[in-house]
Amino acid sequence: MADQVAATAWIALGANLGDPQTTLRWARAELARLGAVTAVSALYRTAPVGGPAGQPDYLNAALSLRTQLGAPDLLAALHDIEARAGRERRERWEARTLDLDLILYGDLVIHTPALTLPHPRAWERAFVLAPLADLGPQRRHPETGQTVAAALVRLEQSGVGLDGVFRETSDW
Ligand code: A4P
Ligand code: MG
Repeated sequence: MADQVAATAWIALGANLGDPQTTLRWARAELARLGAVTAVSALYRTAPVGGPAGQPDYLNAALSLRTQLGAPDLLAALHDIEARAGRERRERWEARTLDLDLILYGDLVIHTPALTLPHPRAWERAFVLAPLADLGPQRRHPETGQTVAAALVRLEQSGVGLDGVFRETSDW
């Protein structure tokens, strides 16, 4: 493990192929090996956004991880977990056995193709924001200052919102 001061990362989990709940539970245990899991969201069943038509619904969740890994090493570890869950990459936004996105790493801001922080689409998507709201609704976007709760309310008001996002279970 890298010799760094610990930071708190928010990680979004998504799956819509295979047995998503079993995969997400397994991924949660794998993530716990990278540091200390300090909060876990409920599990949400969500309608697919973007990508090829006819995809199955997703299960989405999020957790916060206190880790000593730096952000690039953490992203590499997430890719390794995805690969071990059988993730294949052919087309953007296609159905997947497991997607692990690094949403926040403390208040770090990075803009590179390999790693963009905060995750560029997180504050626009109900399937990410609903689980994030379980972790910390008052958490602010490091660049815009908008809280998770305010972003969610705005989505709901615009009608995109929580349509197709259902709280599945709080205990997974
Ligand atoms: N990358 C850069 N920054 C990050 C970051 N902060 N976290 C790079 C994760 N990855 C980051 O990701 C593509 C590239 O982004 C990687 O090379 C990585 O280095 P990917 O996981 O290979 O591909 P992807 O997930 O198909 O693309 P992307 O852009 O992450 O997709 P999104 O925006 O995450 O959307 N609908 C529902 N209901 N639920 C979902 O979970 N997910 C998606 C994927 C679409 N529709 C969905 C859901
Ligand atoms: Mg991804």
